[in-house]
Amino acid sequence: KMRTAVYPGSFDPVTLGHINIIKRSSKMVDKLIVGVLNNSNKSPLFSVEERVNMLKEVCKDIENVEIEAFEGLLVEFLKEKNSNIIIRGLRAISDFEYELQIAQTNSSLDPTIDTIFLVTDVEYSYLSSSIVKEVAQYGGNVDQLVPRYISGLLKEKYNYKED
Ligand code: COD
Repeated sequence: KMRTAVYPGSFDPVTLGHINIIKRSSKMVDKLIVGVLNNSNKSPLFSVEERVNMLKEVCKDIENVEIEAFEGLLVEFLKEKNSNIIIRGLRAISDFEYELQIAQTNSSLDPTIDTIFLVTDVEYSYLSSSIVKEVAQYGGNVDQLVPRYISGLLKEKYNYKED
């Protein structure tokens, strides 16, 4: 039986922390679908098309990973993709409450779905998309936090020059 998992998120933008989770979880399944949330209530820095393209670029060497946008309920997206595994990353105890709430909501909506948590590698434990945006916005160097390609796009977005 083919095992497909979904790693959902906003990925605004994708960070080295996300990529670490993608690499590790893709080895556990036959296919990993990275689900990029298209949420009209949030106002992301990057559009859903931009976020999908960024992920495609940085994951192009991982062969069993697919990138797709989704909207509406995550459990519906899983059903569509014939998957019942959700992958999430845990950084610190502060992630736990929110993650538990999402996982329990999703299994109450569809009891066949399980959420698997991967614990972040320590080097990425402080890393988040918000921190990356905060640093990039003020012209700070984010090369240790995101792939080169993404830091280039952040520079374009915030329109500042490299010195
Ligand atoms: N190291 C390891 N893991 C990390 C790191 C890091 N440095 N940074 C982030 N992560 C993990 C996060 O813990 C998370 O598991 C994942 O990567 C993605 O992170 P984000 O911030 O991009 O994603 P979120 O939290 O915005 O995603 C929220 C969802 C899209 C999952 C959620 O909003 C959703 O499912 N929405 C659809 C509507 C729905 O079904 N709602 C009901 C369930 S809440």
